[in-house]
Amino acid sequence: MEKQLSIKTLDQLSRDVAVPDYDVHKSQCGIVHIGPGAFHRAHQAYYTDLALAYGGNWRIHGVSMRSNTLKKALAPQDNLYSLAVVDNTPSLRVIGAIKTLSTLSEDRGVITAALCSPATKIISLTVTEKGYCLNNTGSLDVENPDIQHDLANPDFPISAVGLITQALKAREHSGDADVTIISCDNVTDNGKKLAKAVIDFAYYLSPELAHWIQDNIAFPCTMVDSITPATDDEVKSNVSANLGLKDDWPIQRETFTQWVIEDHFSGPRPPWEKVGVTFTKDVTFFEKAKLRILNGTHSTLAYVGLLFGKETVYDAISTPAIQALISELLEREIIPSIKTDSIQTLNQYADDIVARYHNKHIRHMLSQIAWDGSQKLPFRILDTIRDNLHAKREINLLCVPIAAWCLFVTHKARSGDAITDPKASTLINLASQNAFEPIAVTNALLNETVIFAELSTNSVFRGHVLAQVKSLSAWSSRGVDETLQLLLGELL
Ligand code: CS2
Repeated sequence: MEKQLSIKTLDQLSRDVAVPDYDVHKSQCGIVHIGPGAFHRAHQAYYTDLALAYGGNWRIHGVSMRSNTLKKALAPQDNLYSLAVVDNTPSLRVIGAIKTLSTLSEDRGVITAALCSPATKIISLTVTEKGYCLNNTGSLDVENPDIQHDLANPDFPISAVGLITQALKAREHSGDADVTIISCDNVTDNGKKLAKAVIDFAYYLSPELAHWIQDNIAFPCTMVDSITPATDDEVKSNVSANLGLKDDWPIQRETFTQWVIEDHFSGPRPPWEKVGVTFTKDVTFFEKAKLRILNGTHSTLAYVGLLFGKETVYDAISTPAIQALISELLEREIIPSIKTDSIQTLNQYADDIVARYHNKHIRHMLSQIAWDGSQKLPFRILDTIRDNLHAKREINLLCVPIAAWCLFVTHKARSGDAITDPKASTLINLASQNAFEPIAVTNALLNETVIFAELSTNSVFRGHVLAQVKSLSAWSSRGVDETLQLLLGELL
C-alpha cells in the first residue's frame, strides 16, 4: 500500500514540495481555532505555518463543533496536510501548523482546558454567517435553539458563542485576559458582531462578566480572501501523485490570498506581518470592498449561472452574457456604493477579481457558493441595495441575483432537491404553500423579514425583484445569452 504523509515520512516527499520550515516537535499551541474547515486550512493555517519559521509557540489546536471526520482523517498524518495551489503556476506545500484536532462531542474537557489555558493567546473562528447567532437587529438571537440550549446549560455549550463565553468566564476568574478573539468569517464588521454576540450572551449570565469582556478583550475585525473550493477526488489523486505519498485530505486554493487584520490585540500574536498579513487601524474599507465586489458577484454568478445550467464559476464567467451582467453590475451599482479616494484602484481591484474567476485550473462549483443564501445575501447584496436606495442610486442589476435566488429556491423545492441553508425548511414550505409559482413564491420569500428586514416593505425593491423574476422565468427557455441580453437591454 502507498505510504501516507506524516511527520515520519516528511523526508520522503518529492523535492519540489515545500515543507514546514520549523521543528514541528518543538512548537506548542498558542491558538485555538473553532471551525478548521478548508478555508481555515488554506488561509490562516498557511500564514501561521509561514510565521512559525520565525519561532514561537503558535501552532493551532483546531476544534470542530460537531463532526469528527477531519480529526479521524488527519490523525494518521500527525495532522499534516497538503495545500495545493491550483493556478497557472501550481505549487504544493505541506502545512504543519495544526498540532491538535478535537471534536466538541468527544473532547469537551480537552477543548475547555485549551480555551482557558494561559498558553492560548488567540482564539479564532470560521463558523460561517449562521454561527454568530444574531438576529436581524444585530442582537443575540435568543430564539436560536443552540443559544437557548447554551443559556440553560452554560457549562456545556454547543454554540461557538457559548463556548467562547464559557472560556472568558473562566479567564475572568483566573485573570488571564491576554487573549484576542479573531473572527475570520466573511461577515461585515465581523469582530464587532462577534463581540456583540459574546457580550450579549455573557450579559444573560452575569452583567459583571459582560463588562469585564468589554473592558479587557479585543475582538479585531478582519478581511479574509482566497478562493478555496471543496476538495474533490481529482484534487486528492493529483496531490498524492505529486507528493509521492497518500494524503487523505489535501486542500486546494488559488494563488491569490489576502488577510487584513485590525491592529487591536489584547495579548501577543504570531509575527503574521512578516508573512504578508496586513495590519491596519480600520478594516471597514477592505471588508466592504471584498464582500460587495467579490462575494456579491460570486453569489450573482452562482444563482444566475445555476439558472442557466452552468456548473462552475469558470463556466459562468466564460458565458458572454453573464460576463456582461457582472461587469455592468460592478460598474453601475456595486463600485459606486463604496466610498474611495481612488476610483482607479477600486476599478483595478474589481478587474483583478474578475480575472481570478477566469482561473481554468480550478473547478469551483456554483452549487457550493449557492449554500446558505438566506445568510449570505444580506451581507453581499442587500447592504449594497440599502446604500444605493439611500443615495438614490440604481438597484436594478442588484435585484437580478435576488430574483435568481427566488427562482433557485422555487426550482429546488419543486423538484424536491435539498437546499443547503439553515432556513431550508422555511424556504421549502413557502415554495410549496405557493404551489411553486415563481411570482407567488417570490412574494412570500420577500416577506421574510428575518432575511430582508425593512426591505420587505420597500415597494421599489419588491417591484424590481418581481419584475426580474417575471422576465427571467418568461425568457429562460431561450437560453442564457438571449435571456440576459433581453434582461440587460431592459435594465440598462
Ligand atoms: C464564496 C466564498 O462560497 C462562497 O460563498 O463566495 O467562499 C469566496 O470564495 C471567498 O470569500 C473568497 O475569499
